[in-house]
Amino acid sequence: MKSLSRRKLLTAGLSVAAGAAGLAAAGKLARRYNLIPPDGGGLYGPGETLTYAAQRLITRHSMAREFSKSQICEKPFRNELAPMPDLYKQLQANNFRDWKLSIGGLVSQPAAFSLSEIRALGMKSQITEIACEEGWSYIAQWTGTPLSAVLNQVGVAPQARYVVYQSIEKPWWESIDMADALHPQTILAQGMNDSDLPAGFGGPLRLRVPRQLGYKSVKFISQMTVTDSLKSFGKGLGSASPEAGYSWFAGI
Ligand SMILES: Nc1nc2c(c(=O)[nH]1)N[C@H]1C(S)=C(S)[C@@H](COP(=O)(O)O)O[C@H]1N2
Ligand SMILES: [Mo]
Repeated sequence: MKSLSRRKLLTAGLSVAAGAAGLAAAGKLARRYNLIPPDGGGLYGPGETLTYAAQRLITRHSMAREFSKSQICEKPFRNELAPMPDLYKQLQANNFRDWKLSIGGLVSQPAAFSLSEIRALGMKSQITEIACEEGWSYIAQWTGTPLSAVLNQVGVAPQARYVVYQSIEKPWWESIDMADALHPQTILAQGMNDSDLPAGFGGPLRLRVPRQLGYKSVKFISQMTVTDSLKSFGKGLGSASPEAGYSWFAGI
């Protein structure tokens, strides 16, 4: 109860501040509660901060909508892919038996997991919608291991704030905050619609982040870093998307 009313108060405070005294005041409040997104500077910064802070305060624990089997799209649209790097083709030729997901950074035991080691940590399925910022979307079933299970294996340090994840396909990389990283619907997917995740959809390993737009669901995940700051990654804006003009936080 106490934290709920505090959250309400904070949210009210944020919107009042935004309305009455402008975005700068909202930013001040957000900063105080550590709710500045990594791309919160610059021209659109105050807007990004308000969106992220408000969503984190109001919908932190909410779930993405799940659908029934009959709603699965028969012909899911997939994004055009550039030719895959040679390393990917080599791993594919051996049925991805040597695929590794390495996790380092602010963890007590950095590790590299094979696909079967990840599967052994538990699997679950979800039927959710993936939505591209360009306007199209589709519903599919994804099966995989909650990212939280893998993070528990390596032991996340208490000061951790973000998980950065990299594709074997450059230059795709993204990051999410711990609220999304530990969210029960954030999964390392290895299956789609009851078969192996097809290569075109990110096989053998894709991070599904169903509470954010499609570009956060990066395909071909091979590396993760747990961190308390995103400043030293890329241009310091949190991920590849703000570098290309999109929001780091793409909550839906
Ligand atoms: N490695 C990699 N991941 C990626 C992309 C990509 O081109 N390469 N496209 C992103 C974008 S912009 C979207 S909308 C979704 C599209 O997912 P789909 O191909 O399953 O429709 O994947 C995201 N993940
Ligand atoms: Mo997209």
